[in-house]
Amino acid sequence: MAAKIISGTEVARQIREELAKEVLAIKEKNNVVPGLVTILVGEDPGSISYVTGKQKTAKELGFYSVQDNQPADISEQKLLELIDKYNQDPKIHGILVQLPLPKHINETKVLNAINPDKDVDAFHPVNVGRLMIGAANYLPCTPAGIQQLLIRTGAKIDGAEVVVLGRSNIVGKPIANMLLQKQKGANATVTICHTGTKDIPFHTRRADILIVAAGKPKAVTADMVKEGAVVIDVGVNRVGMTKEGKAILCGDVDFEAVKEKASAITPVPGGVGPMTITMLMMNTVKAAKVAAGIKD
Ligand code: L34
Repeated sequence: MAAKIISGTEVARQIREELAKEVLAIKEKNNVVPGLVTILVGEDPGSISYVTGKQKTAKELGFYSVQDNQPADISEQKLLELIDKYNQDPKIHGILVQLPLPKHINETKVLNAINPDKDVDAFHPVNVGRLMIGAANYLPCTPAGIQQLLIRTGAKIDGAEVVVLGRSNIVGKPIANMLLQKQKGANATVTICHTGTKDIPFHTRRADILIVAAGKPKAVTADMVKEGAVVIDVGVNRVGMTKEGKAILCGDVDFEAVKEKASAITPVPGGVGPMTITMLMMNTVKAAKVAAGIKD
């Protein structure tokens, strides 16, 4: 039987509707407007597209939003000073530095410079550590989006065998940590596979929930997936251009073949991507509320 297609676009729309109400309420009651700055260094086409999506959504939700574009050759020192400026700015509640950064800039140093209270990406070591002990203030956006997709489409997470393909700091490690917590929407048995794993298909075939963030087009084929599994495809690979100059996207999963075997699957585009953007908005609203001392 063909799988149910999990629409990230649709789930993201629902969450944004809830958020829009909340933004309106804190504006009226508390005179607080969530403020988000997205810093883009250089001109990577993917990064431009994602940051544009973030700014567009922030504006739609009525945020105070700032797009800060910097040249690819900006010095590390200049970038650190810029972050400090936004750390001091009371109108800004969330600071996001889009990754990847150019090679001459130390990514860790930059992420460490963001005030953890304004770290709406949850990449600062303080927030990473809090996540690991099950006491997160902010959840990283892509993993939070994946968890929401699983919860809101009714996947059984508690007790499930979850296999994560990929061990990045942005997706693989945090989603694995989140799903193994003894908490609601979690409590799974989690395996992480990576380039050092001996027999990847052995693991993926055991997965009730398979989360793929390998960064390789069609890395997961139908023979690697268990009948009835829930498959979340985090990959966004730009594999070509249409005649009109639009990027052709493809995930890390062979969608056409795997959808015949899975019980549910996310498409690319329209799966995890829109959720990433929406969870950033959720974190920014939270940051604004915390800064203003507003309790839920
Ligand atoms: N600091 N860097 C920082 N935070 C992040 O959360 C990200 N990420 C990843 C890359 N670097 C980052 C993103 O924003 C990946 N990512 C991201 C965000 C949005 C989308 C994809 C990746 C997205 O909207 N994808 C659309 C297609 C967009 C297009 O056409 O280019 C989709 O439907 O999948």
